[in-house]
Amino acid sequence: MTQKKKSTVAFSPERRSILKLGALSCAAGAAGGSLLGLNHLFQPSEAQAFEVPALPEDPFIFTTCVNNCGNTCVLKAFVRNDKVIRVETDDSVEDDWENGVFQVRACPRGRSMRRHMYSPDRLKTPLKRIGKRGEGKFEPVSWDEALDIVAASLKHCVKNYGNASVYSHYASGVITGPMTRRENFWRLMNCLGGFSLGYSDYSSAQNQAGLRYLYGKAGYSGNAISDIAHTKLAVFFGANLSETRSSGGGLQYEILEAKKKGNTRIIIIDPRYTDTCVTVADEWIPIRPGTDAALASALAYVLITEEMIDREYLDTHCVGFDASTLPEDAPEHSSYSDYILGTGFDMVAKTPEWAAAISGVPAARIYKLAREIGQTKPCYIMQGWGIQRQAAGEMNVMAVAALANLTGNVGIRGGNNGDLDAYHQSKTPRLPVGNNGVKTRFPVFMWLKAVENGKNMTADQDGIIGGDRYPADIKFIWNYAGNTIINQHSEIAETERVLSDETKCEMIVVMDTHMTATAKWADIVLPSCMYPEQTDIVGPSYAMNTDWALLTEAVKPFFESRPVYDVCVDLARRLGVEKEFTEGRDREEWIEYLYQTGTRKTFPEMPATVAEARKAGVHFRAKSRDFPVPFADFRQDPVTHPLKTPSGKVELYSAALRTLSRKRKVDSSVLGDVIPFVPQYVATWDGCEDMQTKEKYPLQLIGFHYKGRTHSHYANVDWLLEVLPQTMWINPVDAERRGIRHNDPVRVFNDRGEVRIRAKVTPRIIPGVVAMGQGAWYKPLSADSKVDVGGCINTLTKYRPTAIGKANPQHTNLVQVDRI
Ligand SMILES: Nc1nc2c(c(=O)[nH]1)N[C@H]1C(S)=C(S)[C@@H](COP(=O)(O)OP(=O)(O)OC[C@H]3O[C@@H](n4cnc5c(=O)[nH]c(N)nc54)[C@H](O)[C@@H]3O)O[C@H]1N2
Ligand SMILES: Nc1nc2c(c(=O)[nH]1)N[C@H]1C(S)=C(S)[C@@H](COP(=O)(O)OP(=O)(O)OC[C@H]3O[C@@H](n4cnc5c(=O)[nH]c(N)nc54)[C@H](O)[C@@H]3O)O[C@H]1N2
Ligand code: SF4
Ligand SMILES: [Mo]
Repeated sequence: MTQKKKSTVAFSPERRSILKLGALSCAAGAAGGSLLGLNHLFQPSEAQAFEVPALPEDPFIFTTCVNNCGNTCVLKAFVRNDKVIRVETDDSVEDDWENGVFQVRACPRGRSMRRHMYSPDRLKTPLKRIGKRGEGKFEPVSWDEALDIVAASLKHCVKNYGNASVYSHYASGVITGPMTRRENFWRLMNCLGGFSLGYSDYSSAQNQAGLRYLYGKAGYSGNAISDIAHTKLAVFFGANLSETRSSGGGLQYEILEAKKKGNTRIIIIDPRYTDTCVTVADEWIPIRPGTDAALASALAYVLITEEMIDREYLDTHCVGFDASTLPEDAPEHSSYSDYILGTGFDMVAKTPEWAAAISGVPAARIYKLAREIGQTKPCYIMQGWGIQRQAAGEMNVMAVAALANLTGNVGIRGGNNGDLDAYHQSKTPRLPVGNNGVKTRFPVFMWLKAVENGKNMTADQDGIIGGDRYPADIKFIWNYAGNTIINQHSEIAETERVLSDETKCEMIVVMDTHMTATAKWADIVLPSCMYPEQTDIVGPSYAMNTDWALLTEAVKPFFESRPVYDVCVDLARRLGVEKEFTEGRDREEWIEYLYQTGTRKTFPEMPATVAEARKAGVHFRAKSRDFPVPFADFRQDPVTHPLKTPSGKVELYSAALRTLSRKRKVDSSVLGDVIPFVPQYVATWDGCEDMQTKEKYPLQLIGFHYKGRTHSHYANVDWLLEVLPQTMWINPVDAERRGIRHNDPVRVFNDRGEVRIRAKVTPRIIPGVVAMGQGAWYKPLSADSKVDVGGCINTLTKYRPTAIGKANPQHTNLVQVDRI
């Protein structure tokens, strides 16, 4: 069903709609709007051209918001003189949830895209560093000069240090669209023999690592959220989908509809009373960060001792629930139930009373929750990624998933295996990248170690895959559409220390739209087009269970900004691989090629040419809300359909983890640096049981993904900051002790740094814990200061990869807070 492209001009103020939406959730209907003054633009004289009132006859183009929030909302950008003068969201279909056709309505971030496009931080020209690295001093240079420098450095690094010394860093700023994603540079480097790439990501690395041991599948493995319609009880651990999947056509909308249909009770376990608690929860169970495995273990204790487990399923589908299914060579008393019942290595029964002391959840509530879970068939047990961004996150992930196995909820409609929604991505084509000659990869969070001493990294110790040892130190970093060098990576002061040594990494190239904290550390900065300034093929991102496709149109690029494909062509020419890179196609010809060979294979009913598809607007296709149930075949017959674990079964006892624990040296002086073989609670450094650190820094600090930004993207939008300012959540009990009142300026600090920020005093957070939305722009008081006035939590996080997945524990921190 292709929609007719039509203009609906509404006159309510764009800004007012954003302020209103920002305060609430975004599942509400499309709100249009004309434009309002309040200018805060890059140059007052230049700005005028971008601030003209929209008129009913102004045409619009379809574009999207492509940031990494897991959605991709369709935007209508009203255009005059090649400038975007108003932004509205898609309203081209009526909502029909059951058939999977509904508006992919933008949240306030997408709707304020124009304020981001034309903000004072927008890059206009290529820049070359003139000061010390990181000092932020640059001079404008021509594209030719900038690309000559980049090409010369690439040649030098490949020749002298090998292809593996060139690294394309993790970057999620552009998440859909073949011509706009990171693959452009990958294709270029593969024409030259290859390059370094990390594996896994900052989102769910512990989830992926833990579930690979348990299920043989690395995450993205749960029943669809819409399955809630088929159960009476859903329990979410550390998932805040109203905020993190906030498209009007995203998972938050699906939960609302499914809950209504199934009349489902939803319980949310989170240290904060989140927006998801506000919008869909029947009950909030507050918990101390990092202790979900303790709670889950106590729930298991009640389920086992009160005989609410699915014994038959455990015997036939799982390894190591008890001695009867332990592998022969496993140590005695090493089964999961040994750990739970107090006959395991620590001889402690994991009773609700035991867990209450750790997690802060009252024992009576744990008994009740276990009975609710045990007596509801099916039960949808699900985890977000908040519980895994912790110092022993893999264990939290596995312990929650274990509950789904104890109760036999895996592989059935309305149940779930304990993971987050598997997602059902539509097939937006990708630019083919060719063959990467560098086969060895490191866990992405370990990139800084690869800069400092890549050649010392090994498979056993550092999680290298595709080889035993890393072949190079990183000498060249290409960073396109990412801010994870500084702003989004842990422990900024540590990153700065490593990168300030120019004999280590010799060249940092940042291609971005804005002067970010990462761009300030670049040697060469390249100004990139934003999405409304380049055409592409788009579709739903990874957390949208819909089928649609759109061929976007574009306005003229902002100043000298350029699309990444064109930049890579220019580099390919300088490096002697232009023909291989382009295959004779320019950007538009690639779009036509990918449309014909990709999009039209998925949607044969779409128009014959790109030109016609652009005119037609958004193409939707119906999709049932009853998605295939993951692991259903395994559930029916585990012998014919084994899992990809070594045993083919769910490994509650993991022989592979035992092998890893023998090979990998851990630091026994660090609390929580252990590799257990069954899902269990691990007390960790900077956790609620790290009594030594707590003497100095008594409060746990967690981050969360905030509705005012997508990570650091949109963080500078004045309208969003007005309604969603950066604050630190603190419970009234903790605030009062420190003489802190609501909105007071405070300093939050530990040995790693200090953040100055305003306090949000609220009972929506458990005592003993403070929280800060992650992604605010890092603004140090001076170049060598550890004091940040931008509210960036990575001033305070620690660069200590987890023991199993070598992943980012960015929600595990201890701090002290003082009133300023
Ligand atoms: N403490 C803490 N740190 C975290 C997290 C946390 O929970 N706590 N979360 C982690 C997670 S899950 C993730 S995914 C990462 C995300 O970290 P990043 O992938 O770095 O995501 P963003 O901060 O959104 O950065 C995206 C960049 O893309 C740029 N950009 C946007 N549009 C365009 C475009 O069209 N072209 C180009 N060239 N650039 C564009 C933006 O300006 C921005 O600089 O952060 C991680 N960091
Ligand atoms: N608005 C917005 N949406 C986003 C993003 C964004 O930056 N902004 N980022 C996107 C990306 S790339 C990702 S990876 C996802 C991230 O999605 P998630 O990782 O699921 O998001 P978080 O907010 O880090 O964590 C979810 C919840 O876990 C809670 N939490 C933290 N620690 C614990 C704990 O130990 N136990 C329990 N039970 N709860 C805990 C937090 O308070 C939070 O409410 O979101 C995506 N969506
Ligand atoms: S940030 Fe996400 S939910 Fe908001 S408009 Fe963009 S894609 Fe949609
Ligand atoms: Mo993420």
